Amino acid sequence: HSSFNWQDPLLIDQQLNEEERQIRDMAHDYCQEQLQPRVLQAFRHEHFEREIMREMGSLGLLGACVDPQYGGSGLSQVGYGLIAREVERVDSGYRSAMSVQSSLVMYPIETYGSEAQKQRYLPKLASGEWVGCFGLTEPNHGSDPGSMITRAKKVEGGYRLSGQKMWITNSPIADLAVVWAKSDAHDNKIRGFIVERETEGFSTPKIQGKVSLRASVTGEIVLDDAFVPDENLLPDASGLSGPFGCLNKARYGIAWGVMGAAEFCWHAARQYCLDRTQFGRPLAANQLIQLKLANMQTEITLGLQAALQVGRLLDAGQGAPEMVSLIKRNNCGKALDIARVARDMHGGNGVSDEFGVIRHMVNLESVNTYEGTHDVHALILGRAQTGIQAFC
Ligand code: TGC
Ligand code: FAD
Repeated sequence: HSSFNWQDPLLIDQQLNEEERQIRDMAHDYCQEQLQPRVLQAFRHEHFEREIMREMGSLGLLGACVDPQYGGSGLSQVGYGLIAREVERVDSGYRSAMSVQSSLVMYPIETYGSEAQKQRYLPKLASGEWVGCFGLTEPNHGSDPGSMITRAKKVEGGYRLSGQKMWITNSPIADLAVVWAKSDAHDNKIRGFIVERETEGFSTPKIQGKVSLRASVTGEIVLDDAFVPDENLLPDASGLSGPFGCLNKARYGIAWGVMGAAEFCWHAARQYCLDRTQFGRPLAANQLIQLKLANMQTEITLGLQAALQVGRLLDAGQGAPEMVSLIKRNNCGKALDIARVARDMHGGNGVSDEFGVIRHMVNLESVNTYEGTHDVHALILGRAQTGIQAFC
């Protein structure tokens, strides 16, 4: 019989093609060599290094699925997922910066944008020369974005946007924002607008004091009668399906990403328990410890396998949003549990940022909340199987 690989129990590696393995290995090397050494200071001092976006851009990690004619890498959904896993193995904050740029900014411009918009913005976003952000959530409308109050008022030559967006990844450093607002010229339907940094009445105050995702910068978007020209309306998105189409992509990437964070925590806990001796033998010699390691291994293996299957279905044009809800919810919840247990297994050292596990643990609290909370995805799955809408 074949030998058992404890790190890859169901041989997921064998299920990837050559191109996918190459992308994974390239992303892995960059993340371990360039990002891992910087993350402790970035998290400790709540500092996002702008340069990281240019580095990722130069390696083709931004806009992984975007058409190469616009500067993207033209990869499959599986390729994108593998990148997210490697980036988040280092830190969920770095993966946030990457996935907002790719799934929430480049994807809508490519999918809903005009030819002129694609040519103007996508190459700059792909190279990391420009950073984008995505404004959907408002201070009083998070899980229920359909109730947003941000408005676009039609005026000569464009629109005037007013309102406030909250908890926006990358906003303080963004060169442009994809903002969702209800437009009076379109029956009050939700429409997407590309708002450039120089726009008068557009500001992005930084949110201070996050205990989670400290290596990622988060802010507000304040729109005070900000003028956006007609040509910056996304022509092909109308209604909530516009922003949700982007969320489907980002949530899928997150399902892969959080498994990378969980793998870091699992491997760290295993090594720590092999190295540390209590009661005259390694911690790893205890049944309670081995049970925890077996649980981590099992959940990560199943979570990765599920993410791979959804990626294959998306690539074959057979993906449904509910599949993405299932893996986003499961993988975030399991990763958070794994990080908490790994933190516990490190004892007192587990609360030090030097060991990384508590950083992943507090990061995953955000990831379990954003892009649809754990419970909101349960309600999406509940609705899909009962036909009953339980949100309100
Ligand atoms: P509902 O009645 O369900 O749908 C309204 C319209 O939207 C369409 N739709 C979708 N289209 C594409 N993909 C999906 N997943 C879709 N879900 C719904 C639907 O067909 C309908 O279209 P139409 O044409 O008939 O009008 O809408 P609802 O208001 O009842 O929604 C309920 C709910 C809870 C499912 C939804 O609002 C929800 O998912 N809430 C969570 C909000 C959320 O995820 N926010 C994320 C903000 S962005 C973010 O967090 C980025 S963090 C990134 C990072 O740093 O990595
Ligand atoms: P609420 O919707 O107020 O939810 C609070 C609690 O109530 C949750 O537990 C929720 O599950 C529960 N709840 C809500 N409704 C129901 C219901 N009907 N039934 C049962 N329980 C319910 N948004 C963006 O637009 N762009 C971004 O780039 C972005 N980045 C983010 C970065 C960070 C670090 C964070 C923390 C958030 C970010 N968000 C972003 C916002 C994020 O998407 C929202 O925080 C999330 O959708 C939840 O909304 P809320 O915070 O308003 O919580």
